[in-house]
Amino acid sequence: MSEARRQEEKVPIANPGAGPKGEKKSSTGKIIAGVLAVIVVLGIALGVGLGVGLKKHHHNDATSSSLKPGNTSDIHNVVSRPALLGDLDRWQGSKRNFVISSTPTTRTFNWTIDQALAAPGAMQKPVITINGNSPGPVLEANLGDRVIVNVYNNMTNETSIHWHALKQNGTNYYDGTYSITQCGIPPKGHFTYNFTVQDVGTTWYHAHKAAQYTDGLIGPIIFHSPNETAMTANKYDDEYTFILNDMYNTVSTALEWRFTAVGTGIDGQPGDEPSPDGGMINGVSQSRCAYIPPSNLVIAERRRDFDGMQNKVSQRKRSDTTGTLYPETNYCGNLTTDYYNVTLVGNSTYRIRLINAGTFTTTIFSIDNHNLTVIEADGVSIEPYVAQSVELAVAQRYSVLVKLDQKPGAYWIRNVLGTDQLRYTGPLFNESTFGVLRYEGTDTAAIPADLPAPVVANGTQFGTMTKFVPADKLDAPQPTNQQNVYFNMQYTANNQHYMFFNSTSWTPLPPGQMALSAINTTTASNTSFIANNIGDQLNYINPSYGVFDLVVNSQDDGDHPFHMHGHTFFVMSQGDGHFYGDSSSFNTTNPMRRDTILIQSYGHVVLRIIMDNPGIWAFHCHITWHMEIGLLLTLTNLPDKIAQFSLPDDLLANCKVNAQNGW
Ligand SMILES: *[C@@H]1O[C@H](CO)[C@@H](O)[C@H](O)[C@H]1NC(C)=O
Ligand SMILES: *[C@@H]1O[C@H](CO)[C@@H](O)[C@H](O)[C@H]1NC(C)=O
Ligand SMILES: *[C@@H]1O[C@H](CO)[C@@H](O)[C@H](O)[C@H]1NC(C)=O
Ligand SMILES: *[C@@H]1O[C@H](CO)[C@@H](O)[C@H](O)[C@H]1NC(C)=O
Ligand SMILES: *[C@@H]1O[C@H](CO)[C@@H](O)[C@H](O)[C@H]1NC(C)=O
Ligand SMILES: *[C@@H]1O[C@H](CO)[C@@H](O)[C@H](O)[C@H]1NC(C)=O
Ligand SMILES: *[C@@H]1O[C@H](CO)[C@@H](O)[C@H](O)[C@H]1NC(C)=O
Ligand SMILES: *[C@@H]1O[C@H](CO)[C@@H](O)[C@H](O)[C@H]1NC(C)=O
Ligand SMILES: *[C@@H]1O[C@H](CO)[C@@H](O)[C@H](O)[C@H]1NC(C)=O
Ligand SMILES: *[C@@H]1O[C@H](CO)[C@@H](O)[C@H](O)[C@H]1NC(C)=O
Ligand SMILES: *[C@@H]1O[C@H](CO)[C@@H](O)[C@H](O)[C@H]1NC(C)=O
Ligand SMILES: *[C@@H]1O[C@H](CO)[C@@H](O)[C@H](O)[C@H]1NC(C)=O
Ligand SMILES: [Cu+2]
Repeated sequence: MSEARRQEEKVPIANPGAGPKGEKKSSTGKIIAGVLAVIVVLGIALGVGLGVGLKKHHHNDATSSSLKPGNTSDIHNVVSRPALLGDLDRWQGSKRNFVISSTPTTRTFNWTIDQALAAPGAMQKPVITINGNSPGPVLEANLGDRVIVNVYNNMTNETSIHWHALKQNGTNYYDGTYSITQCGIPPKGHFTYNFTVQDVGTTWYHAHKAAQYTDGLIGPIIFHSPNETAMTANKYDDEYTFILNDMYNTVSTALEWRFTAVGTGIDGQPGDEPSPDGGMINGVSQSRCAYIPPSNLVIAERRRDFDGMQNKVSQRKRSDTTGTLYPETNYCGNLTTDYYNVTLVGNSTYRIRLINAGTFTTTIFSIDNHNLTVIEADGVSIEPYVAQSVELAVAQRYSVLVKLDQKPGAYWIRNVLGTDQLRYTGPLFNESTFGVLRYEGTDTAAIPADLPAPVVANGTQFGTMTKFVPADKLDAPQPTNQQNVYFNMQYTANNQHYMFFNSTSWTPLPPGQMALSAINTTTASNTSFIANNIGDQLNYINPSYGVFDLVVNSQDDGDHPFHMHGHTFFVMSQGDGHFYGDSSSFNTTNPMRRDTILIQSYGHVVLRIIMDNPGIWAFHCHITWHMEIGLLLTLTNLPDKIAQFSLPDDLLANCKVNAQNGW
C-alpha cells in the first residue's frame, strides 16, 4: 500500500540557532535557484511512526444526489453595502447597552444564514450573511450565561458555525466543526446551539464548513467577566471592537476550485494560496480590483527563494515576472474611498478588541500617534504591554487600551496585511485598509492630513514566549505524555497538492457522518495516536485525565497559525527549527497561554494541553486554504465520557438528512 509521491523539496531541518522571524535576514545569502527546481521522488513506506500509512485524499463531492448543491449563479438577491454592514453602532460597547452582571441569564439569538450578492469591496460577489449582515451580529454574554443560537440555513449548501476558542466543556457536540462534531446544517434546515458561557474575553464565530467564512460568515464574540476591569488592573471608559481581515473579491468556492485543481494554482504554482485583494475593517474595504484568473494555466514557479540556510532571502515580486502572469482578466470596480469612521471622546480610555477573522494573512493594526497597551491575548489577561502596532495571525485576538490623549482631530486607523506570506499579489492589491478615528467635536468629514507610509511590522509577530505574561498566574503541570508530529505540503503522483500531518491529510467524512459518532463507539485503552477509525484523520486518543505535550514541527516554508479547539494551551516553546527533545524540562512558571499560535517557516511549537475536556477537538491551521487541503488533526479526550453524551436530536436528524441527500 505504499505509494510513491512527488514531494516538494524539503530543505533539511532548519538550524536551531537562527533568530526569530522578526530578525529575519534580508537578502544576505546567495539565492540558490536550483533548490527550488529540485523535485525529489520519495517512496514513503507504510509503517512509519505508529503505523500510519498514506491515505488517499478524496473529496466527497455531492454528485450522487438529485438535489445538487446550489450554484452561486442561483443567487439573485442584491444587498447594498450599508445594508450588508448593518448597524455600525453595534461595534461600540456603550451603544449596545449591555449590562455586565454576575447573575446568569439565558440569551437567545435567532439567526438566518443566507446568501446575497453584495460588494464588500467595490466588486459584487456572493456573500454569506447572518440576518442580512456581514460581519454578523455581536454575540455578547456574561460568564455563566446560557447562550441559545437558533440557526436557520436559507442557503443552498449546508453549513456549521464554530464558536472559536470556547471550551464547550460537556457540550463538544456544539463546537460546530463540520464532519467532526456535527453534520452540516442542511439547506432549509435548522440547528440550535445551546451552551453555557465558560470563557471570558474576545473571540469570534465563523463557519466551519469549507471556506464559507471567507465569504462573510464571521462575527465577534464578547464574553464578560464580572470583574474584568479589575482583572486587567486597568480602567477603561468604553470599548470598541474591530474585526480585521483579508478580503477576496472572488467567491471562495471559485478560489478553492482553482487552488485545488489538478495541474494549476490559482496563479503560479499549484499550492500557491489564493491571494487576497485587500483588507477590511468591520467589513469596510477600499479594495476595488480583482484578478480573475483565466484558465488552467501552469505558470512558472514563484515561491519564495531560500538560501541553503532557510533564510528568506527574497520574495519575488510581480515586477520580477515577465507579463505572463496577469494578462487575462483584471477587473477593477469603481474607486471607493469609503473609510471606516469612528468617533470617540477625547481624554477617555477605550478597550479596543481586535480580531483577525481573516482567511490567509496576518494583519497589523495601529492608530496613528496613539500607543496600544495590550491587556488580553486570546481571552487570557496579560500584564500590560505597550506597543505602537499589534500583529495578529489569522484567528488571534488582542485587547488593547487606547487613551485619547492627543490633539483633538482625525487619525488613521490601519489594517496592514502581512504581505510576506503571499506567493504573489494581484493587480492593485490593496495592502493597507484605513479607518478614521475622530475625536468628538472634530468635523465628521475630516480626513487625516496625509497618508503617511504604512507602519512597518518591525518583525512583531508577538513572540508569545518572550513578550506576554499572563496576569492571572497559572503554572504548567508536568506532562504525562508527549507526541511529535510534523507537517508539510506534498504533491501526489497526479500533481494534486495536499497538506499532511505526518502521512495523513484530513478530509471530511462521507455525507451524514461525523467523527464524534465514530469515536463514540470506539474503545481506547491507552494513550495513542490512531489514524484508522475515522477516515483519514490523525486522531490522538487520551483515555483518562492527562497532560499532553504536542510537539509540532514545520517542514513548510510558510507561516501557519494553528488553533486548538476547546482548550487554552500553555506555550512551552515556540521558535525556529525543529524540536525533538524531552519537554519535561521547560520552564513551567506562569508560561504564556493562548489558543492560536503561529508556527513560523520551518519552525516549531510545543503546546502543553490539559486533557480534561471530553470530546473530539480539532487542531488545525487556520489558514482556510490549508485546512481545506488537509492540515488538521484531532485530539480525543476521555472517550468514556463521550460515550455518555446524549447527542441532540436535531444534530442526529441533520446527519440523516445529509446522508439521504449525499451532502
Ligand atoms: C456549494 O458547494 C458546492 C460544492 O462545494 C460548490 O460547488 C458551490 O459553489 C456551492 N454553492 C454556493 C452557493 O456556495
Ligand atoms: C426567536 O424566534 C422565536 C420563534 O420564532 C421567537 O419566539 C423568539 O421571540 C425569537 N427570539 C428572539 C430573541 O428574537
Ligand atoms: C430564504 O430565501 C428565499 C429566496 O431564496 C427568500 O424568499 C426567503 O425570504 C428567505 N427566508 C428567510 C427566512 O430569510
Ligand atoms: C438547552 O440545554 C439545557 C441543558 O441541557 C436544557 O435544559 C434546555 O432546555 C435547552 N434549551 C433549548 C432551547 O434547547
Ligand atoms: C475575576 O474572575 C475570574 C473568573 O471568575 C477569576 O478567575 C479571577 O480570579 C477574578 N480575578 C480577580 C482579580 O478577582
Ligand atoms: C461604475 O460606475 C459607472 C458609472 O457610475 C457605472 O455605470 C458602473 O456600473 C459602475 N461599475 C461597477 C462595477 O459598479
Ligand atoms: C484633555 O484634558 C486636558 C486637561 O484637562 C485638556 O486640556 C484637553 O483639552 C483635553 N483634551 C480633550 C481632547 O478633550
Ligand atoms: C508610546 O510609548 C512609548 C514607549 O513607552 C513612549 O516613548 C511614547 O512617548 C508613547 N507615545 C505616545 C504617543 O504616548
Ligand atoms: C465615513 O465618513 C465619510 C465622511 O463623512 C463618508 O463619506 C463615508 O461614506 C463614511 N464611511 C462609511 C463606511 O460609512
Ligand atoms: C523594533 O523592534 C526592535 C527589536 O525588538 C526594537 O529595538 C525597536 O525599538 C522596535 N522599533 C519600533 C519602532 O518599535
Ligand atoms: C510523526 O513522524 C515523526 C518523524 O518520523 C515521528 O517521530 C513521530 O512519532 C510521528 N508521530 C506520529 C503521531 O505518528
Ligand atoms: C471540564 O469539566 C470537568 C468536570 O466538570 C472538570 O473536571 C474539568 O476541569 C473541566 N475542564 C475545563 C477545561 O474546563
Ligand atoms: Cu497553514
